[in-house]
Amino acid sequence: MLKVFHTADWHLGQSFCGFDRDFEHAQFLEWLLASLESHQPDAMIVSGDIFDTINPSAVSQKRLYDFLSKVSRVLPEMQIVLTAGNHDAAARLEAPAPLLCSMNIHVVGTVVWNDQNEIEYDKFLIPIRNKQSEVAAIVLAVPFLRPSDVPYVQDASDPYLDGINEFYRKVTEAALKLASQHSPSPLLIAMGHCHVSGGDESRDSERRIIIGGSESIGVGTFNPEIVYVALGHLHKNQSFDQGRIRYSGSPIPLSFAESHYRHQVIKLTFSDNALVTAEELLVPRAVQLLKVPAKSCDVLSEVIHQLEALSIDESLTPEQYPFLEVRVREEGPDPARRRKIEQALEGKPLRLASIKVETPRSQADTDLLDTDLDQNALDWIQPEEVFLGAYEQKYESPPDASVMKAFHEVLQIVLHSEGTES
Ligand SMILES: [Mn+2]
Repeated sequence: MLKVFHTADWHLGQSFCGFDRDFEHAQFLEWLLASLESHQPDAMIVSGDIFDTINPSAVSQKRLYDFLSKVSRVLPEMQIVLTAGNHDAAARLEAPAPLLCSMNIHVVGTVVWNDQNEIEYDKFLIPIRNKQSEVAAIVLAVPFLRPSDVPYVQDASDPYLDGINEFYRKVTEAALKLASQHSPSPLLIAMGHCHVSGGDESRDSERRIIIGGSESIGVGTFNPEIVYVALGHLHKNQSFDQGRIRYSGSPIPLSFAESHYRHQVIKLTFSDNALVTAEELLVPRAVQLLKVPAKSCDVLSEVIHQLEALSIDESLTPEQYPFLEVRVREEGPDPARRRKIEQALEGKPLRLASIKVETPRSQADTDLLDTDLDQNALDWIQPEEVFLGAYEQKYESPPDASVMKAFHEVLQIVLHSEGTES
């Protein structure tokens, strides 16, 4: 019997339309600590995006290390595996690994190549012990893989995707070899921070890994010998292959588009080398995300009416004030729009995070344009869309395949040089 917690996409240090989320993260970690204490798992795995940015604030770093130190005091035998996601600075996250290792905490961020220009796959193998101190599982702690992290595959149809497949093939091979040295044979649990095709995405907070569509891997990437695949990257909890492959989802909503998700941590139970149960432990919502109107949008006068009628619990402390997104249907330019909204909200225990204005142009695809407040809107616009629009405007025809290929090459270089922010 082996019990494992699976979570991902914490995004510590996230700034939400300019507001701090530290209170919510503190509440989540307090809840998580209490849940670990009551369920007593043998291990916890966190599949990437520990932090929201490559340069996390001192407060958010302290938040993580404070939590880890509490966990190791309360559950000294429990093993923790943390991997880097596309939002993390892989090498920086990994820097305290030697110190954390002595506390049963393993951090894997980077891919190391040896002198023979080969990847050392043993680095990604973390043996997990059960209560009887037997090696009951081997975790394949694969972090987010950048194009430069994957092995070269000859005659690849897509060097990056084929490289990821080859990486998992090789790391699984190494894990099976290690497993064969133990008796009884431990089960394999793989981690990943990637986009599995067919997954439900939230465009505004996950950030696409590779622009241009060829970024998602198939279920077949994961060898059937792997009993469970613990994924991060998509913030909505979802599973594939009869629950063998699963995104735990993020513990808090990272954008208004994610406010209706069920935020949870997965408690897995394995027995006789099989997954027996995957229990969803719901994370209590510390701060509400409100949308007015709740669905779609409305003309300003109607929205103002609804805002004035809002009744919010007056006993909330400022850090518990709900975040509000106001959604207005465009009726022509209105320089006073923002002021009218703020007036309607005066004295209410709320935090106005975003005003979205839906124009007739954007209505068709329900895309909302921002006004003056929400910087998130910029992240919605994909470089490819901008490029296609600009190209068509100039040449009055869409670009051909060779131009698109050149565009994606340049884009990769630019995104790569920006580091993990992309
Ligand atoms: Mn994420």
